[in-house]
Amino acid sequence: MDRKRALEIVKQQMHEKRYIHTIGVMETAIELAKQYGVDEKKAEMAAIFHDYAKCRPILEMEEIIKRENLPQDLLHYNKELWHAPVGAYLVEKEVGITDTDILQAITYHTSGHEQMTMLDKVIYVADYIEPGRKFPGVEEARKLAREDINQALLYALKHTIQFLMEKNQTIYPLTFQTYNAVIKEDFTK
Ligand code: DGI
Ligand code: FE
Ligand code: FE
Repeated sequence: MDRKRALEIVKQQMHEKRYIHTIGVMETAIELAKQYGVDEKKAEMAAIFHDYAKCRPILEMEEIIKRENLPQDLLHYNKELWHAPVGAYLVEKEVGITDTDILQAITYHTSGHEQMTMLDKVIYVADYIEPGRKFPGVEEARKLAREDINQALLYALKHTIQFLMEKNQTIYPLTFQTYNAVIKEDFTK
């Protein structure tokens, strides 16, 4: 699928603000893919569709998690996590994207997972640092992404976990597992 068609499809799924974020993630993901030797076309498609389900009604997402037997533990954690795996499901079902690398990057773009591919990392980090993101520390994350994607990933995970803890929010176990895996990967090298 070409970029123009893909963007037309996602534009219908979201508000203007979310679409602008999507464009930012797409541009950032392509840059990171070039830098880290990741398939640019897959990075482009995964980025364009990563928040495909973001604006779906909560009840619809809940129903899909139950019906399609997506990880049921999601139902006991923050609803913000749901759009990632539900998005991958809907992108396959409604858009017809079958590339498992792309679907995996979408599935794990919010939590990460223990064995992230370079494509998974590119999407996770691009989502965190795209030009529209404005939070204290984003410049540092952008700098790290230019130097070492694992350090940028660790930074993003750490700050996300800290941010959630400050707000007394639960942390999805997979988010912690991802953090642990990145720490181990980095310090055993
Ligand atoms: O969809 P985006 O806003 O572009 O970004 P995202 O998919 O990375 O994250 C969506 C939200 O999910 C964000 O506000 C932080 C939250 N989140 C990420 N990991 C966890 C989490 N929330 C909880 N409760 N637990 C997590 O582990
Ligand atoms: Fe998201
Ligand atoms: Fe996003």
